[in-house]
Amino acid sequence: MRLIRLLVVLMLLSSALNSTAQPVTTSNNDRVQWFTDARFGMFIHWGLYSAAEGIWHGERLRNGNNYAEWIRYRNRISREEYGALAKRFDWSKINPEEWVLAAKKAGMKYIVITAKHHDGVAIWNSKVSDYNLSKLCNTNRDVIKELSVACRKHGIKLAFYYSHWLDWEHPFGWDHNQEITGRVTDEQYNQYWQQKVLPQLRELLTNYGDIAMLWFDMWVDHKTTIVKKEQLQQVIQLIHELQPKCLINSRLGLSIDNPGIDFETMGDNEFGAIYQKHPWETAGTIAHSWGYNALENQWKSTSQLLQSLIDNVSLNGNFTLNIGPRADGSIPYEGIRRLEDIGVWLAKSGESIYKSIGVSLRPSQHDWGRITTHNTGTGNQKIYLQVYNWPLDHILRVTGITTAPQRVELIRKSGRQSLPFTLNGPLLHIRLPQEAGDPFVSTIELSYDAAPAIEAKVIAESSFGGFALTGENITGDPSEFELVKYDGLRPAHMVMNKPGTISWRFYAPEAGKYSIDVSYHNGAKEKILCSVEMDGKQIQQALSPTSRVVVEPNGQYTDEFVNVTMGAIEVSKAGYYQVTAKFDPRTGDKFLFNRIWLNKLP
Ligand code: FHN
Repeated sequence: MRLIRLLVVLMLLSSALNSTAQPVTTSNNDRVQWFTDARFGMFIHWGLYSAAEGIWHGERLRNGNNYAEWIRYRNRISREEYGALAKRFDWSKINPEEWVLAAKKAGMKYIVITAKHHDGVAIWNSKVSDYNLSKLCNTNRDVIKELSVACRKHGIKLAFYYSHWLDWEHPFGWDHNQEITGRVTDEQYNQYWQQKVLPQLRELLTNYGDIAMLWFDMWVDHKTTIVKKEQLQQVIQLIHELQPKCLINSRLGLSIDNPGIDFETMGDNEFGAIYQKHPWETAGTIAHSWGYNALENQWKSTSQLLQSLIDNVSLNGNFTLNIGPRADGSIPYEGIRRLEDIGVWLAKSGESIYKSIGVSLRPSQHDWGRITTHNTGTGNQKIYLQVYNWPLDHILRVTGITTAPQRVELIRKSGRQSLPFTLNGPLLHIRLPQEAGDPFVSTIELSYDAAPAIEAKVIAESSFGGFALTGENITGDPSEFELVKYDGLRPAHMVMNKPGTISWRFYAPEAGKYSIDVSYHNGAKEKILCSVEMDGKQIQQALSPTSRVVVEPNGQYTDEFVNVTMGAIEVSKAGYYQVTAKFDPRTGDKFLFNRIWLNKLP
């Protein structure tokens, strides 16, 4: 098995060097392979807070995040009153197997459940503290036991969320307010650690069979709060001693570079922007709150959730999607609908997600969606075009793969539909049928008998044709000028506050004239000269100062960006060209370059 994996990694590395499509798996940590293969898991926030449903004495959550599981802290609820929420649990209905079945049907491969959240209440029958769900509810049921049995039965990996840093129940646990009160000393906090954290983790790792991972939740650096590195190391040591295969996430409070941390957990609902070599995930909500909130009204669409999953996979990441069941165990209808829809999609297109990764093109190369890939293990390679937006002109434009596929097939529920295509240099045009392959995301499979060649730097063709040359897709040193992303007011741009030249790699699909427009903001008092050169020909334009633009009435103004048609440059044949743009602002001038738009004239 190890040998096969080694061979696969070597093949992938060699394909990377040859600039072919790179499904580069990157971890040399075998234990984490199942996790990166799985790509999609379920998070479950369920505890006493589920019974409060985000409302306390007629009032919604106070101060900020509106996470229902924070209600004890936010609404300053006493330990006794909070404990009395146990009366609302309906054990005749609670059935953890239903959660497992919902996960399985959704195509998820693992479950992470909040064994203990910040409220400090163990949801299993912990011997360490009587303030646990089984005792408070006066039941002999142990949800964690039942869940572990169901997970094993249905082939789902089980993981525990354990709130180590925060514990609002233990007298020496931490809550944020102690930043003001200074109530707990280091010694006391260590008592909490030794008497509750480590013994409870021991229970979780001893009594419930194989645990796939422990998911911790400290989202600040441990040095900025009460937790000591030695305490974190005790946790790692305990886990490795009791369950050597159990993974540990970075929110233990240590970064991914530390030995003992297997994968990185990004910020909540923070999806990938760049390719990461190490294993990573986003934990995200299906609506807003993690725990069940009766006032929830921010359910995300199925398309949005699928796109989050695909975006992450294309950047080597996982998606761990949260649901918050009620105190009777039921999953809200809105959640069930989305999980089922995702499950139907994965049953059809799962091959493009599990064991998959991105190709070595720019992360947001195409404006119609994303690309994933995986090696079939026999040298064959599949590339999956995940089409979020079905082009109105029924041509899907894919840029950067220069090998012709053997087959192009649209994956439909009813089967596969072969699609005609043309390849011109790095520009692949696929002729699409009228109707999209799927109401959420359509998947088109490209088959190759070996890793196809990739032209990673070439400018992508936009939907409907045309090429946007921006600060993000230049070929030269990207650090010479500051790149500013769309900030809600101004478009993405490059700050060119000194004279400079930038260039791009462009593939002209045919001979002829290409029009050249430049979009910019010139905050200087003088005109700024812009020269664009391609195929040894040059055009020039003095770019006039621009002004401000009103965003909203009565005072919200921002920099105006204008679009100027400079002219056209003719090329004698189809092929690769370097396009160079030179600007001559005086040092200190405010010249913001947005893009050049290149388009073939009829
Ligand atoms: O405060 C928690 C929150 O309640 C929830 O558990 C999420 C899950 O990632 N983690 C914390 C915030 O980052």
